Amino acid sequence: MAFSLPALPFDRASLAPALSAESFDYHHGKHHKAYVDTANTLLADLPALGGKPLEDVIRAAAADPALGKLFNNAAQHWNHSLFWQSLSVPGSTKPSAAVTTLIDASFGGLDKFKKAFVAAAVGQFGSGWAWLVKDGDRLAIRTTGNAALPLVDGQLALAVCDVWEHAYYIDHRNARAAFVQAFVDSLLNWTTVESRLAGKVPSMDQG
Ligand code: MN3
Repeated sequence: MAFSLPALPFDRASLAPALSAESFDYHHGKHHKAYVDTANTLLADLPALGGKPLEDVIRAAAADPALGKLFNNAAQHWNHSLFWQSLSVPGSTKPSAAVTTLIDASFGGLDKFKKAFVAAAVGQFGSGWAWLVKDGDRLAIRTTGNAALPLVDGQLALAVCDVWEHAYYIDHRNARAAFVQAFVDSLLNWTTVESRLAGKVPSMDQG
């Protein structure tokens, strides 16, 4: 069984102008697809890992320095799959009462969460990811470089924003802050956050 590129869970024109259809043509249709194809090519020569769930492949590759290229491509497949699920049509989702309570306890309110998330995402030097994660009985923000992901540390990721330049250069050029601000203000899919918080965490690769 090979990994597969998931369909976008929204119409690719429905997030404009924050993210245009053209950006998804490249980001989903070319960047993400290349990670899936490369991971599948590498796995074809690794029968011990072939057919294993994506999460198992990522953990095994993270633990073996000889599998760095597989880790990068499998992890980028995971990260992008959650990124699409972390996006929604602007204004179509909002934090539930339970999530709002957690945000208040963890960050001191939604506005402070947004400010801290943008600051963390802008502060990630170079390519990487800005995450909303579950940290004990609270929420936390963390960033990772390149393909690294909280899964390897056993941490539950609730949502993620891609801060590689390819994620925002078509629509925002060099303005990462403007892109991340749009992410927290209007794109962030709070239904995904709530669902993952409730323990609904299926494999990021559906085969
Ligand atoms: Mn990307």
